[in-house]
Amino acid sequence: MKKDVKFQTRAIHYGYDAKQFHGSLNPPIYMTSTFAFESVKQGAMAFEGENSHYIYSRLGTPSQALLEQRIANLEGAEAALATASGMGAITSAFWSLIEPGDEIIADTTLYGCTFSFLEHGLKKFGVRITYCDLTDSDNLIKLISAKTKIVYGETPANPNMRLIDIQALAKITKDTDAKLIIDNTYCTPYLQRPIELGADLVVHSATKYLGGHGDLIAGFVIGDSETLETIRYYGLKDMTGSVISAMDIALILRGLKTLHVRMDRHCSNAMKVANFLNDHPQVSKVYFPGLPDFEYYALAKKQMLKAGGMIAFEVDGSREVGENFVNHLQMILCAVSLGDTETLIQHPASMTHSTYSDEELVKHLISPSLLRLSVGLEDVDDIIDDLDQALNSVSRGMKIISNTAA
Ligand code: 4LM
Repeated sequence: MKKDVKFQTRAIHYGYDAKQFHGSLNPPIYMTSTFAFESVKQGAMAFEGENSHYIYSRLGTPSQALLEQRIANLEGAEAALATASGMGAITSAFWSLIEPGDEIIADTTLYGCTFSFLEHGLKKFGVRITYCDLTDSDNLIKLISAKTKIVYGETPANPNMRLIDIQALAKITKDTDAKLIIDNTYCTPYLQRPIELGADLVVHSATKYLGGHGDLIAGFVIGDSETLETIRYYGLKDMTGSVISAMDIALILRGLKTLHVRMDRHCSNAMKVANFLNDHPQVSKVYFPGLPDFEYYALAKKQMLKAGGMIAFEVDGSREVGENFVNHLQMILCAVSLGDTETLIQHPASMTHSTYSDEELVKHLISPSLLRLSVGLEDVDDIIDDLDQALNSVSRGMKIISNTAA
């Protein structure tokens, strides 16, 4: 393939030559747990890393290698590791890089299970977890020390859409022992490439936009070859065993082929939905990187290609009214996860972020009345109509209650 082929073309072709597989348009699925050796010597050499023979699917398969090369290429990195889930990617990476006595500095807001892994998991093993508002990179300068081994953040953050400046943070971690790890799930490499901005590692829940159809659970760690080798042969092989399945490899390879087309539509639909919500009298607050009055609008313009497909908002600033609104939706599904073709809505405080106590939700800037919308690929007018009728239903209900009270 030519060197300068574009993202869209690489997402479809990179690393695969149909001629080598009987012309098969799609790569074979290696439905196997193990690989036979021609001799004990060949097996022994494979175990010593002296040949490239496949050994056992916990360590990788040919189609997994293709998927890993392709996603690494799209992120602008040397190497990648596919895992059985986003949490498998995060835990495999952290277990590989951290020892008792080390410190992790994490942004204030994290996906619920990532927070739980740090707060209820790693902390028990003598790892110090420090939360820091990384939206102001100066805060990191004050906190980082020789003990800091990982600086970790999501941007935009799940669920409140705070953005952190990857380039500014990378400048600070560059000359330290700390690795800057960015969870790029919300953006995908189509919208944002943290490695090119200076991050050391990227993690993904491939369950979301990369798969794109809500039919699999998977993850990635992406970065330099040496670190990735440690994460594969220690973090994944021995510590988590979080191995991706053969079918999920095939589904993500398929998902990647349409990533750019889907992301463009997610983004344009979300922009229209965000404007609708922003103009609606019943909606008290909208958090969306594409709105000019959004706190992180300028940063979004700097490091994201487009504003993405995720919106957070509050209805009348009230948890009860918000819940009532969700219950009135007819087409939009109340479900966790995101990045699917279907528009999904959920209430983080009682669902994805219920791993935080009520006090922790406040401390970590997650409003109890926040709703999270993953804008899908339906006709945008139908999405807006459904939101509109549900908003009107709760507003009618409130008028009846206030009239009755009077
Ligand atoms: C959700 N999220 O938010 P697996 N990183 C981020 C995520 O949003 C998630 C993971 C990692 C949701 C799941 C129910 C930013 C997950 C973890 O679910 O292990 O693939 O990814 O709705």
